[in-house]
Amino acid sequence: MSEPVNSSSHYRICPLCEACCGLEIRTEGTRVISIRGAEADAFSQGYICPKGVSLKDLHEDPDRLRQPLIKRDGVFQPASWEQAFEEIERRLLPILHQHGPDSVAASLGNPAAHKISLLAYFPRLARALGSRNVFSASTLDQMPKQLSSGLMYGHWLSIPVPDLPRSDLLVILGANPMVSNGSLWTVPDYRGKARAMRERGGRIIVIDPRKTETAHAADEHLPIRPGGDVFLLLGLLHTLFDEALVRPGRLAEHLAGLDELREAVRPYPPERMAAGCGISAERQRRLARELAGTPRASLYGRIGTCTQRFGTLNSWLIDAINIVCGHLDAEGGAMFPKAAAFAANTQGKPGSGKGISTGRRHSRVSQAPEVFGELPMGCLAEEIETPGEGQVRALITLASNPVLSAPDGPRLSRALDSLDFMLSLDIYLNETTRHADVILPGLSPLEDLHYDMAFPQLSWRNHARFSGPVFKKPEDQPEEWQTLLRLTAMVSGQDWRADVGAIDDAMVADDVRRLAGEHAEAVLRALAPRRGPERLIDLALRSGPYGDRFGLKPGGISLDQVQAAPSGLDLGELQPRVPELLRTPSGKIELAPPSCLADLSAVDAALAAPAPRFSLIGRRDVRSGNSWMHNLPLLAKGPNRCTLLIHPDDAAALSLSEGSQARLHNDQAALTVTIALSADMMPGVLSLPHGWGHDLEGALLSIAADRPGANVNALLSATARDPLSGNAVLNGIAVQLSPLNA
Ligand SMILES: Nc1nc2c(c(=O)[nH]1)N[C@H]1C(S)=C(S)[C@@H](COP(=O)(O)OP(=O)(O)OC[C@H]3O[C@@H](n4cnc5c(=O)[nH]c(N)nc54)[C@H](O)[C@@H]3O)O[C@H]1N2
Ligand SMILES: Nc1nc2c(c(=O)[nH]1)N[C@H]1C(S)=C(S)[C@@H](COP(=O)(O)OP(=O)(O)OC[C@H]3O[C@@H](n4cnc5c(=O)[nH]c(N)nc54)[C@H](O)[C@@H]3O)O[C@H]1N2
Ligand code: SF4
Ligand SMILES: [Mo]
Repeated sequence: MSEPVNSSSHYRICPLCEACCGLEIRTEGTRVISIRGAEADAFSQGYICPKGVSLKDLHEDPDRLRQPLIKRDGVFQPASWEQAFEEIERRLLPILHQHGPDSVAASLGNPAAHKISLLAYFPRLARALGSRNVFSASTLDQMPKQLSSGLMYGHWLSIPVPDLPRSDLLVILGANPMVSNGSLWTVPDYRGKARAMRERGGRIIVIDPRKTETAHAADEHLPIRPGGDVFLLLGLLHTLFDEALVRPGRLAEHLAGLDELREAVRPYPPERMAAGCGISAERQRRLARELAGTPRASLYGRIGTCTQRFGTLNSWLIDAINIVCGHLDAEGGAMFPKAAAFAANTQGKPGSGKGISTGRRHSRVSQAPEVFGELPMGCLAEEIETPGEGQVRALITLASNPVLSAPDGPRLSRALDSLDFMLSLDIYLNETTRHADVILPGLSPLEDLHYDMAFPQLSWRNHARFSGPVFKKPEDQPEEWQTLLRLTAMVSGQDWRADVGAIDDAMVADDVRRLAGEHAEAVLRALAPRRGPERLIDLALRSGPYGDRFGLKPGGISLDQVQAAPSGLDLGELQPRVPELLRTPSGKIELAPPSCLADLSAVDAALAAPAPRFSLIGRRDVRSGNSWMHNLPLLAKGPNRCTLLIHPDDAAALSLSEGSQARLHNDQAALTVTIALSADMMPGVLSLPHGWGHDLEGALLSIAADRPGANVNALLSATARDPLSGNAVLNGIAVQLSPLNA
């Protein structure tokens, strides 16, 4: 095919999921001509999925907001940035002054993890606000894993990932990387890597209530009862001790609590656990032997294991199994990446540290403990609804759509209507932002620079990559970090009209003085003339583990070098990091955290609980990204994706057939759903994806509204949580199903 003349080629890291693929984007003038995987990318090597291609649709979407909106008499009106900030000042500041910091809540959504503008600058706003009421998608997702990692290794983001290229056995529990493209495991082209591993004799076992795409591409699928993971994991660990298979190897001298762990799992033989997880005792024992007997192996668990009542126990037990088998921190096992920038586990004194603490504050209404600086998303509605000292009266959402993504969205939606003021930083007028009084839009991803702060800490291979804007941003539209700095200035009583560069300079100078002491001025000079996120990236890279230390480490890297490598820098395969990575006070890996041991007492009662007739789980789709990509033509086309999967035998028993409508209900809500038969489903288990329900009045999503789907989260309770991490229970929900009009 001939390329248009004048077209130019740009490198851009995709911000749409954790795989962080490098893309090659061809443009002509202001038009996108093509989007492909960047073959030369040091990390993703040409991989792309349909969502990456849809960045063109996102950039061009007429519904995407490009101007602030202010709601007057219930109707949104376009406004200038100045007017919008004035409105925020007029409405938000009196609430803050009269009712105090806790009266203003913040809700941070998934895209914030992919945008340095939001991730690096939100903490400034949060500090200036000083509210305990900070909520995020983390408690709808991975908080259990962050908590167990913090407890065991001393930092919230010390999370091991499978070293697939060198592995001979991978056991996947509650994850579907063929579709999700990996999570807490940045692994572009999982499919290709898994195929290569199996071609050289490796094996993959998938444990999931549904025979997923990942299970179809594996050697074996073991169906598990939703919520049954804790029983399986206890059964496995019991077996490892019982059959004398415990061989932690090199890690032995770095472990604390091995004896306590052995005692803790003694009451849980697989024979007792089989009914709870639906996997026979014999298969559990064999799986334990396979894991222990394969030198290069790992057990990887993801969102299916986190979004449960025992999310933290699952996350802890998964790592404990890897450790006692000698697979943690070992080649081909579960290894810790070493990010070039922003990783707390590369900062401070190696080998020990302060560890983590939780519960420094509690939520006002249900007394849920703070975890990693935030409260459970499930508490947001009650904090708005319940009158009294400390009641939430204003909310700031940042790239967050909890009306669709959080449990009991309809209740949250009503609560949002009762707020005195709501501000949304978002790129759409959608199910959540329609409740706002002011909406401030962010840039199109193609107008923004990109550096991943979080995902190199979770990557299959170490690397550093940067991409600049593909298009110039509109002249008068601020970048989101600038918007956040103005808000920060405003709530801290400074002049928000001041030059935003000067606000940034002052805050960075403070940071650098704290960090570099007497060398601060020299460091600041070395960082000049960069400002904004680029300055933060340069600072983090140069003071990071591969950095030039501002000249102290010749050959070390800086942002200049990363930018000069158009496809990124490869920093090599994962290397063992224990004990250097540990930040626990003991300097050991804590195998038996007291809070986990204490929560075991709830396992026995759960084991005795009867299974519901139908148990509901979720799923993801390649052409969908949580709640907000259903407005993009490329992704929206094709078959209806919001269907209820059911095993054919279950459907037959209820006289339901392919394509028929049914009523899915429980005490809280009832939904009308379209039936899709699937022999991949475990009998008794139903699957409905999340992020749908685009039929709410007042949203501006013309394509999504055509095929709205149903909001599964209407059936989920805001109070069902893992008590340790505050994470929501999103899977294994008891529901009933009946033919429509029956
Ligand atoms: N295409 C696409 N990609 C995405 C997203 C998207 O919406 N669409 N979302 C992104 C986000 S925000 C995240 S967090 C990641 C998540 O990435 P993954 O963790 O890979 O998420 P899922 O694909 O939902 O896979 C979870 C699996 O857990 C299974 N499961 C449900 N309940 C249980 C249970 O009780 N036990 C076990 N063992 N398994 C269970 C489900 O059947 C499902 O197959 O994906 C990201 N990538
Ligand atoms: N039942 C059930 N519920 C779930 C899940 C599940 O598996 N089952 N998964 C959970 C998980 S893992 C997650 S992460 C959450 C995700 O839920 P949320 O955190 O709410 O994230 P999204 O649904 O991705 O919505 C993102 C919002 O950000 C906006 N946005 C997109 N890009 C930008 C940008 O560049 N700037 C700004 N300012 N805004 C932007 C979008 O318009 C949208 O409003 O959902 C959770 N909910
Ligand atoms: S897998 Fe798709 S959505 Fe995820 S980063 Fe790659 S191209 Fe983007
Ligand atoms: Mo997520």
